[in-house]
Formats: sequence, C-alpha cells, structure tokens
Amino acid sequence: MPLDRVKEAEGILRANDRGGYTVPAQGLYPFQWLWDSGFVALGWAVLDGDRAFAELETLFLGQWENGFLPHIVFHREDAGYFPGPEIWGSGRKPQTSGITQPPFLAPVLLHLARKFGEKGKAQARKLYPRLLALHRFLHLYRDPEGTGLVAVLHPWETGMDNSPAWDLPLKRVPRYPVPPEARRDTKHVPPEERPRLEDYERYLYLVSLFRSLNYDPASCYRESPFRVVDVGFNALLLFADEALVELAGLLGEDPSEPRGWWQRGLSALEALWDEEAGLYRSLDLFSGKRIPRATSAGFLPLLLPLPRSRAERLLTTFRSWAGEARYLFPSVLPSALYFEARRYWRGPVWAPVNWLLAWGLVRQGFHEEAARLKKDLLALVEGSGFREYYHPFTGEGLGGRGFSWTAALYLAWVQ
Ligand code: 2M8
Repeated sequence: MPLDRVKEAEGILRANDRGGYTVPAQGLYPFQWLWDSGFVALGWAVLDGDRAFAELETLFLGQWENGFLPHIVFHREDAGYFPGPEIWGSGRKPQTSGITQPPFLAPVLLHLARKFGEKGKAQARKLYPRLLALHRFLHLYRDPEGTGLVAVLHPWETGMDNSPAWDLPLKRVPRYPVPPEARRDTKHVPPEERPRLEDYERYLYLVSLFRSLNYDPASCYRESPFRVVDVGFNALLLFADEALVELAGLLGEDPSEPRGWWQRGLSALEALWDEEAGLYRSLDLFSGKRIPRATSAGFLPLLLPLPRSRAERLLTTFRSWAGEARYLFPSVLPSALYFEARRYWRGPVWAPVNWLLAWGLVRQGFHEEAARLKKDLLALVEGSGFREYYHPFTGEGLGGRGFSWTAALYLAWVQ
C-alpha cells in the first residue's frame, strides 16, 4: 500500500480532529456524528489508543438522561450545516439532534478493550454502562411490543439517508417547505450527488414533528408516519448486542440482559428474510410488508451467526451483484430501476459498508469475497482519494473530500 496514502489518511484524521471528536468532513459535516465516530475510532486506534477512546467518550457527552444517543452532537456552533441545532431545538447541553443512528459502538469498544490490554479494559469499564443504557433505550422504546426488532422513525436514523428502500414508506410523510437556499449540502457537493429536495422536505417534516412532541420517545414512536424495521440498523444493533455480551464477560459484568436481546432479535430477524430474492429486506410497519428494494443493507446480517445454508444463499446473491459492478460494493443492485450511480445512498460504493460486509463475510468463512471488498476499496482510495463515496463503474470519487471514515477504515485495513 502506498505510504503517501497512509500519511494522507493520518493527515485527514488530524485535520478533522476538533479535540476529542472528529468531524466527518470539513465544511459539509462540521459536527460529531454517531456512527461515523465508531468507524473513526477504529482509525484512531491505529495511531493513538487514548484518542480512540476519547472519540467515544466525547460522543457520549451528548447522551440523554433516558439513554438515547443522538445522531449529531453540536459541540460548537457552525452555520455551515442544515438542519443545525436551532432547528432541532433539543434543549440539551451540548446541543444535539433528536434522532439516532446505527449503534455501531459496542463492537468498536470491544475491539479497543482487547487491543489495549488493562488500560483498554479500564476505559471500556467507564463506557459500558452508557452503552448498555443506549441499547436498553432502543430495545424498549423502539420495540414497545417486544417483537425483538426495533423501528427507525427517520431515514437519517438508518445512516443510508435516501436509500430507495425508504421511497415508499416516505410517501406517507408530508412535505415541509424547505427553501432550496436553506440547504447547505448542495453548496459543498453537486446536487446530483445528494438527496433530492423532496426527500429533504419530508426529512424536515419529521424533525418538526418530533420537536413538537418534545422528543418524548413513546409519542414519537406513536405519532411518526415513518416507522420501519431497517434490516441494516437491526443487524448492527444485534451485532452490537453480541459485542456487549462479550464486553460483559471481559469486564465481569452480568451478560444476561444483552444476551436476551441478542437471542430474541436473532430469531425475529427471520421475518426479514426473502428466500426468493436471496437477501434480507426491511419491513414497513404500516403496511406490515417487506420493502421490495435490493440494497446493500440486506447483506449486513452476514455479521450475525447464520445457518450455513442461509449464508451460502446470501453469498450467491452477493456474487450476482458482484457481476454487475466494476467496484464493490454498490449500495443498490445496479440493474434495478431505482439505481443511480452517483446519487449518494442510491448506488455508490461506501467505505463503511465494504468494511462491515467484509467483516461479515469473514465471519461466515467467505475469505475470498472479503478480500475483494478490501481490494476494491483500497483501489478506489488509491485512485480517487479519500472521498465520501465512489462511482461503482468508473471509480470516480463523489460527495465530500478528505472524508474521515474513509481515511480511518483505510488505516485500519492497511495497518
Ligand atoms: C449523511 O447523513 C447526514 C444526516 O445525518 C446528512 O446527509 O446530512 C449519511 O451518509 C450518514 O450515514 C452519515 O453518518 C453522515 C455524516 O457522514 O452523512
């Protein structure tokens, strides 16, 4: 791996470091994002263990008293992002958003605790109760009927904002007028690489609704016109529940509560399996139906223990996708009508997805495909720099530049 790219990756993390937290990209995303911080901590772990733990500790400064962890913590003011803290009006200090993101944090803490020995365990002990409180919040308030799977109430909570999987459920959400000039993202990035205005109008309707409910979790769940069991979010939550069980073992804590969530969730996940399509699909809780869209999130259950036949079926689907793209892994099946090669979560290749899928493929023993995901991501970075996402046919870099999670995962992968 080219040494200058390693240096560049390190330079990006240092340039995006705001002292205890890392912004995803200068200008475009000037605050701390939940799941970005998880990936970024893996990169910091290569350079500086204390800084890796600090990333998570600073994120948890934004945790609410009920265990909820917001998807953005606004540690400092910056007018460069919309919607900013004044729109969210969470009334918290530090100011935060009022929705969450995939809780990809316990696997990171487990990795850090193992990597940094006694010191790592001492740090993990401080964060463990906070993580447990977050998971408890999610299993309680986002699964009030105890089905084993949790709901997301906003497309931003999935981390895959304008995924085609949300097109149909989002139709139930009214449009809230957003003057095009209010958006800041399209000033940093060409509009054809970002979500459409119509999507933003629905995103903002949900924000105004949750704000009017004072972010009360039970009311938000009840009132939200968008209520989806996202297969990606649930796979990552269950993977994180499993990591909590392992952390509990490492730290001498009682693992029974996370083990219960994990076991119940694993059997409930069966409802998301689509045998005919050979992949998992999200569930729209209003229609009660699985959402017929082929997205990369449907492969994330590879991170979980799966029966052999299921894992092999998923592998077959993976291979058929691989036959349709030059660079893996496209966020949407390229031959699908709703695929858009340059538009954000509707087609491009994303570093964290490659990294998570590779981890899952290794877990299932599919080393060759995991190696391909790594090879492709490294080739994209080496050819096009540390971008937010990449064109799956040409390898062109898209979206933000100097992107933290791409730099961090590159470091973690080449170390
Ligand atoms: C993107 O989402 C934010 C909203 O959270 C946005 O577009 O304004 C997504 O790619 C999300 O997954 C990511 O965490 C965030 C920061 O990188 O940007």
